[in-house]
Amino acid sequence: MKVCVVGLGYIGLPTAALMACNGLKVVGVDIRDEIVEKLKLGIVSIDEPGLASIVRDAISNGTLKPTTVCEPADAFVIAVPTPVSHDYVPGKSYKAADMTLVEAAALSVAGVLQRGNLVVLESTSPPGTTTGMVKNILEQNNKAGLKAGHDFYLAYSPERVMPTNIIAEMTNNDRVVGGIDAKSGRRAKDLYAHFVKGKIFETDSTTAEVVKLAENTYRDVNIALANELAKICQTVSADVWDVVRLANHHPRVHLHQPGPGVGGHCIAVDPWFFVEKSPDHATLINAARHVNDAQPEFVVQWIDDLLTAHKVKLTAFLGLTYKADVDDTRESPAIEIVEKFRAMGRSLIVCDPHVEVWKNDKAAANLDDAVAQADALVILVNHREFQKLASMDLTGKLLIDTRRTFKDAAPPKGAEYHLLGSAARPTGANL
Ligand code: SAJ
Repeated sequence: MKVCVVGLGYIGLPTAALMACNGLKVVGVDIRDEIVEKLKLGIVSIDEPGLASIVRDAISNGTLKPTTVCEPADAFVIAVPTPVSHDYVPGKSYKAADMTLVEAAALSVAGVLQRGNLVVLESTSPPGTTTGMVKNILEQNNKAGLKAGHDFYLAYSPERVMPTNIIAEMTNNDRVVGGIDAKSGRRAKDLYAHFVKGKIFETDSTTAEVVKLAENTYRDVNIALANELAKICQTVSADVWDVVRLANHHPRVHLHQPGPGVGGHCIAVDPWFFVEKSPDHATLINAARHVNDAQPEFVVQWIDDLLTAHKVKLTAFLGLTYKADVDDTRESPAIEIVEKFRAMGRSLIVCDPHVEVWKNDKAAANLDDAVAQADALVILVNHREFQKLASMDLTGKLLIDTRRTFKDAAPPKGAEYHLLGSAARPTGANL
C-alpha cells in the first residue's frame, strides 16, 4: 500500500516515518524545497527525540521518499498547519482560521486522485471542514469526476501528541477516526492500524473535528482558570501553586498550572475555531482565550514593578520557547514578554539553551554568563537546564520565577526570590 503524506512538519514527518517503518510505502510531500532536499540527505531539522533516526532509516531503506509534489497513491494524509490570523477579525473579538494550506494541499491531492483512494485530513480544522471545504475541493478538481463516499473515501483523524514525546505518543495513544460515511471511517482505521498500538475509535468526521478542538479547548480554559487564580492569589496573599497542588488531591479536580501565558501552535490557536464558528455560544471559550492572551501583559506589569522597586540595571530573561525543553518559539509568551520590555527601554539580555539566536536580542553565552552579567534573572520557561541555578551563587540578585521552576525543592540561596501567583518568600524558605 502506498501512502502520500502531505506536509512534513511536526506531525506529518513523524506520521510518514512511522508508516514507512511499519510496512507502508510512503511518499512525503512538502512545498518547502529546502526541507525536502535536506531530508533526502537524511538531515532532519525538527528537534524531536527519536525522530531523526527513524526518518533516516526509512529514507535509506527506500520506504520513505521526500518530494515536493503529490503523486498517485492508495491513500493520502493531509497534515499541514492551520494557523489563525495574527489580529482579531475586524469588528469582532476573535481570530480567524487560515485554511489556505489545507486548500492548497487538497487541491494537489485532487490532481492525482484515483477511484478507490482514501483521503484523510489530520490538520486541526474548524468543524465541517472535511465534509465541506475538503470534500468540495477534491470533488471539483479531480480529473475523473469522482465523488466522495461513492468513488473515493474521505475521513478526518486528529493527532494528539506531546512535543518531546511524539514518537511514543503517536504510536501508543488512543486515536479517533471520523469518516464521512462508515466505509470511509473503516478505511481510515485500517490505515492507522499499521502503526497505532492504542485503541482506534470510529465516529463521523465532524464529531472527530470537534473532539480535537474540545481536547485543546479543555486545556486552554483550564489554564485560563489557573492564570486567573494566580492573579487572585497575588491579591489575597495566597500561594496559587499550593492551591493547585492541594485542590488536585480532590479525586475529581484537575487544575492546570498558571504561567506567563499560553503559546505553541495548538492550545493558543484551536479554541478560536469554535469561537469563529459559533461566537454566540462559545462565550466561555472566548473569555478564556482573552484571559490567556492577556497573561503576558499582567506578567510584564508584575515583573516591571519588581525591577523598578529593586532599581535593576540589567535583566536576564531565561527561556524564549513556548514551553520547557523544546526549541519551538511559535506563539511564545516568553518572546512577547521580552519584546514588551525591549519596547519599554529596559536593558536586557536573553538566555535560552534551545534557541541559537533570537532577532537582535543580546544573548548571554550561557547560563553562567547571564548570571554573571545581570542583577535580575527572570525565568520565563522552566527548561531543565535552569535547575542549575539552584547550585549557583546568586547573592545579591533578584530572581523572578513565572513557572515554579524548582518545584518542591528550595529556590536558590542568596537571591531574593519572587514566584508568580504567590507572596514573596525569602530564599531558602520551605515551599
Ligand atoms: N501551559 C500552561 N499551564 C499548563 C499547561 C500548559 O501555562 O498547565 C502552557 C505551556 O507553557 C505552553 C502552552 O500552555 O505555553 C501549551 O502547552 P501544552 O503542553 O498544553 O500544549 P502543546 O501545544 O505543547 O501540545 C499539546 C499537547 N499537550 C500535551 O499533551 C500536554 C496535546 O494537548 C495536543 O494533542 C497537542 O498540543 C496538539 O497537537 O494539539
